[in-house]
Amino acid sequence: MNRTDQRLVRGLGRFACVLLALACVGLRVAADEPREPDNGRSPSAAPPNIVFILADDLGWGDLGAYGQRTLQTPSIDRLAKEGMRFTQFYAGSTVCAPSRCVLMTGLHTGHAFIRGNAKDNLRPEDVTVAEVLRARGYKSGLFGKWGLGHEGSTGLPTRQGFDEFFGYLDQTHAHNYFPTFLVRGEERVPLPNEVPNEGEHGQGVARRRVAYSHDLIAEEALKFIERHRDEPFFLYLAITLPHANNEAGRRGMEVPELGELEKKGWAEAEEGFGAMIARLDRDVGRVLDKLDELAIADRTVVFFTSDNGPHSEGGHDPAFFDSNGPFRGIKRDLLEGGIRVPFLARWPGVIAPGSTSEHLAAFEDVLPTLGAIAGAQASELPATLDGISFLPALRGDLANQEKLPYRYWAFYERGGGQAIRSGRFKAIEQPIGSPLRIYDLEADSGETTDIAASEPGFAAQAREWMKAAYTPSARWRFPEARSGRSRE
Ligand SMILES: [Ca+2]
Ligand SMILES: [Ca+2]
Repeated sequence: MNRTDQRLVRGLGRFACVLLALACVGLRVAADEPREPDNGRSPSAAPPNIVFILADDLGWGDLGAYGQRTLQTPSIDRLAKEGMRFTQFYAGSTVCAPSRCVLMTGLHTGHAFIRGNAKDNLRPEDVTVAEVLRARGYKSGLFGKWGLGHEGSTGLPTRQGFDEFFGYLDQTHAHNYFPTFLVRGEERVPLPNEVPNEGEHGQGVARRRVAYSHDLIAEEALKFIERHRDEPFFLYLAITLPHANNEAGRRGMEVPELGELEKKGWAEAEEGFGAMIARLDRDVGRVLDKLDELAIADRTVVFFTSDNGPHSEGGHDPAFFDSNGPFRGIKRDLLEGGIRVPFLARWPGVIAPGSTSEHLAAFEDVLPTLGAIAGAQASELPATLDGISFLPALRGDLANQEKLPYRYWAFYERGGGQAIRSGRFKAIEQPIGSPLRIYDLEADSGETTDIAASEPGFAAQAREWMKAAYTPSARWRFPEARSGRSRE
């Protein structure tokens, strides 16, 4: 199916939804029933607050709600108990910046402006979810790691729809948990840490370790919630845990203290990793407690996910806690372990507590979904989007949930790669130029058995989709394949 066909299918889907909606309105009018308030609130009520928590390099298997047995994540698991746990949710990419660009702009890595970790800046014309929500009257704050715009550029969060920002603009800066500065708005805020031979973006390894960046970011996020408790707000809490400080070699799992884990006798990096997960969970708990304390939890949707699969950096072994769970692969792989991520959503009164959704969704769906939650009409969203709203799935209304024929990822680092997910099948070409591998994820979620030979039809279809989904970019090129075949 080409792009035109996809649009047609989507258009027909929308037409069917409109017909269904009209029929429902007709039934309501005919029955002369009072109009049901949307989402259980009165139609005039303000849209709900949105808290979107993004962990960094957290694997599917790192959370209790997804099968972790050694490490405890009671607060994040609370979101699963009180909300919905998605089992087929995908990150935008297998590394940070492109995944975050997909998350912010609703375009997958065949179309997004930023498709790799090379330093780049969003342009004014790139429309972010914060810009969509601002137009709906939201106050937006980003706390944590941005990665989509550097100092002085058009890509700054404050120039891309966020009213407030505190954290790291640059991704290598964000490696350093004890930096000499963070950025508030567009200004550097000095911190009392000392970093010898500090890199130009603030990266490095601290000698004097006083202020832990994550703790400062978490505090600022809590204050943002307090300040905006009475208006609809969008909190994008882009936590840097449990990413490694890659400049610190095998001592990269930087934490202020190990706490109880010091007695475990694990390798230093694993104790650090465990302490990072504990801190991440503690602060998700503090956010949830703050919403309770302010009595706004009932009108706040909370999402929790990760930007890509688990890493093997900073001395951490992703097999130690089985961070990729039942999947194969880690960060930088297009195998499931690199891109399938935990995704939890809580919305009291709308999302059924303790529910599970097998709806297949991905980061490009977040912009249209948050737009729909905020009440934005299609005309208020960017004209070109690769994602679709999964609001019906959140409501448990799969009958009205639109589905796309396939999902697509392109990866431009190392040998490059592409992947397609459609129904039960997955197709992977990584590195670029290698034979297409096909996996049946229903029978083989660990992607152990390549069935390309017995699925020539799907292989041909996947090739067609890969061509249709990929738009050449001067900035992001696939490496020259060994066969000499070039995609540009
Ligand atoms: Ca990441
Ligand atoms: Ca913009």
